[in-house]
Amino acid sequence: HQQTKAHNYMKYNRWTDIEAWVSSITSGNPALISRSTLGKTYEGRSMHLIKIGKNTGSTKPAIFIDCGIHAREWISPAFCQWFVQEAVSTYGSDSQMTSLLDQMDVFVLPVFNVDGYEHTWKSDRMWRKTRSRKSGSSCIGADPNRNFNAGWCTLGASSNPCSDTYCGSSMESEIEVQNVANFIRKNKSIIKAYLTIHSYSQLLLFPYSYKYDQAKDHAELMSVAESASEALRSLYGTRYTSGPGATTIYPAAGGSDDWAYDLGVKYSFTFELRDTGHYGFLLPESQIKPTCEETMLAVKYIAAHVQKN
Ligand code: ING
Ligand code: ZN
Repeated sequence: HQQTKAHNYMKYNRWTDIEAWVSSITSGNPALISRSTLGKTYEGRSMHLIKIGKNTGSTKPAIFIDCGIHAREWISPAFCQWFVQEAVSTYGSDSQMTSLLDQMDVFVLPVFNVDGYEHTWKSDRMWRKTRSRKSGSSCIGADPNRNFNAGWCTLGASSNPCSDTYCGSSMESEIEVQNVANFIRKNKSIIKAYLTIHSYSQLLLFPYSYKYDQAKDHAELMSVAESASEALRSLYGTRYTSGPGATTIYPAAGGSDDWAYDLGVKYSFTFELRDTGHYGFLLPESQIKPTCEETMLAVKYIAAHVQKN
């Protein structure tokens, strides 16, 4: 499990450093990692996707994890980087990780909204949306988590291009959303779980957010979320609240977890990582390690549940 290049997991990394990391961790772990690209962003950056799992020579069931849908939620890409490193460094020693990667593949999209992420480093730390241009408006970008085909633009989303929750000119108008949705559609027979990592609020959410109806699997998803939150809390006492998006945070249509769930991915969860608002999106780098360590416990709990079901 060697790495050819030093990468600092306890810092927030620029996109160029994340790209270099994708290359080095892939080439350093050829037996466990392979990479592909989902396509390009609006501004032409590559959406790198990492696949972690033992090569068995046959198609395995999989878990899809994305980070950085929203540009300013910097702890989220930090978690995806942490997850990949933790997976390769504990495979073979941690029995749960070993069993997971023997039986399943984990797809990790370290940064979904790359253009927005770069914009938060260069110009506006609080940017949330994509960076797409639209004729007829001087405002830029749409909210990728309002752009999926799940009750699109009906609730908790705005049709005003200048709003931070602008749903876009049509569903999947954002190329980044199209790229992710196409991949998940193409692989829906193997994708058993969809996890999307946001911040902040310390919540573990599941469908629905676009309507108040209970999901068909509500009882199971609630029980998995509560046990995952309990596992998370066991490390540093960090308290999470679990529940359907609409009643736990706010009603919002066009979210990726609702879309994945309605496509047939039963275990569909949105994480809202630390904190509860003291630092908010500006979570200090000193909290990357504890946040990622505790979140690993919740993700591993969910993965183990998915594995045995
Ligand atoms: N929160 C999410 C948002 O997009 C959410 C909450 C989850 C909405 C699932 C819809 C579906 O607003 C943050 N912090 O982005
Ligand atoms: Zn978010």
